[in-house]
Amino acid sequence: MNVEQIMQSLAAKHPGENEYLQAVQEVLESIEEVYNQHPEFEKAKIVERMVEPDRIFTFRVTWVDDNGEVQSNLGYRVQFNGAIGPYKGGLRFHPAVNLSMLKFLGFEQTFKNALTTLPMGGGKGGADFNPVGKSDAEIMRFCQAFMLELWQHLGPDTDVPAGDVGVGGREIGYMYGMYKKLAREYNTGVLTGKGMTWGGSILRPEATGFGALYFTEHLLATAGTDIKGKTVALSGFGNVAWGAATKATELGAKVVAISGPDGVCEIPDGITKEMIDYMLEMRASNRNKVEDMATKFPAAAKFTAGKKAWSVKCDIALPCAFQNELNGDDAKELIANGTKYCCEVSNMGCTPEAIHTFQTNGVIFAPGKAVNAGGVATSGLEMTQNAAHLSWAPAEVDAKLHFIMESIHEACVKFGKKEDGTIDYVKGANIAGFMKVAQAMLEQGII
Ligand code: 2IT
Repeated sequence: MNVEQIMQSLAAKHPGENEYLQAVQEVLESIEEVYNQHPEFEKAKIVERMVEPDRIFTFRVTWVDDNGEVQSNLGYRVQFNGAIGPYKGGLRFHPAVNLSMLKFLGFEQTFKNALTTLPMGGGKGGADFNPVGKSDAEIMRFCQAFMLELWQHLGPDTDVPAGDVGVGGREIGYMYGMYKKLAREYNTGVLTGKGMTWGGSILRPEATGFGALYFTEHLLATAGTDIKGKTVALSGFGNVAWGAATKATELGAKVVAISGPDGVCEIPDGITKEMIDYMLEMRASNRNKVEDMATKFPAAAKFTAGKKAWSVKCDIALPCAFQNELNGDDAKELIANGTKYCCEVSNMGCTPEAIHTFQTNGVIFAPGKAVNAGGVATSGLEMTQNAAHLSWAPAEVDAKLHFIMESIHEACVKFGKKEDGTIDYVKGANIAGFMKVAQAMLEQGII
């Protein structure tokens, strides 16, 4: 494999799809050496096939807003790779959604899902719909219109979407209701992240954040330390940031900063249970303002407009919001303030420059596809419970999530251990995920 050549041909075929090209380049650079030791991969053109989605659906979503005006959005589903199981991955509702973003997310999802130990292929979808400022009724009408197009491509053994940025339990509910009406299929397994009374798995809402902290615990233990008393800065206040703040606090760390698109809230004494609960209200309000935390808790939280969480002194940085939210300059600022660990909880939350800066300055960095895989893994557990028509108790789901995160960490160590004994988590995660998908593709022939 010649990474440069493959990237050139991809860039020519898909001009301007920068996030997608960034995600592919990172993986190819990591796996190049291992790939070249397997002539059978080269012969079957595994990489050339793996970097292109199996198929993509694009559709118009038309709906009527509260003023009676007709609105039109673009909807997508990218079925990226089905080699190891049904397509599985979230739906993102965000004004910046386009094919490049969903192809990068679907590509990442393929390797992430492979890491979970469960049989799930990679997919991703969404729409350029902006939930900010929308009423509940508008959200419902949009979700219904979106599902009117998507439902035919889904099925519990075909393609199983879930939430992502802008899509939480409420949106999954509206989409699932419409799916049932159209498909006349009352199986519960066609979406995950469902409510607890209609087939949802206990712990799914918390799972991405909880899993990320279980991974962080293993990473810290491997580095000879633990999480107790460590300070944490995290970005976002959505579902993922909420789960991460909850578990970090429970494990004895101090969350000293959360941020939003408007700025950062510094919380010198650490976030409290009340404040963590308030994150949920902030998300549900669709205001998208972190300043609300400081307005509600003026004694504990100080808001600064225009600053990121990475400007706050911390031991551990946890990007929990959006791709490329932590750049090279942010990484330098963190390092100057003494940060030693960065666990990426968002998908591709750090730019290549940030990762390089971390890795060359002794900061231990772990990539999203390993750190945040607890979310989709628990979706996989939800599918299992749905298929068996039962539901497990919290302790059972939590034990399985623990086991999965430990397995993912072990896989990263196995494939990412360097000669000096330190771990390259990027390489470890990419090689471990790649080897599984590549092997599956090879054994299933040229299709
Ligand atoms: O990025 C992700 O892994 C998710 N948004 C969760 C996907 C899922 O199917 O639970």
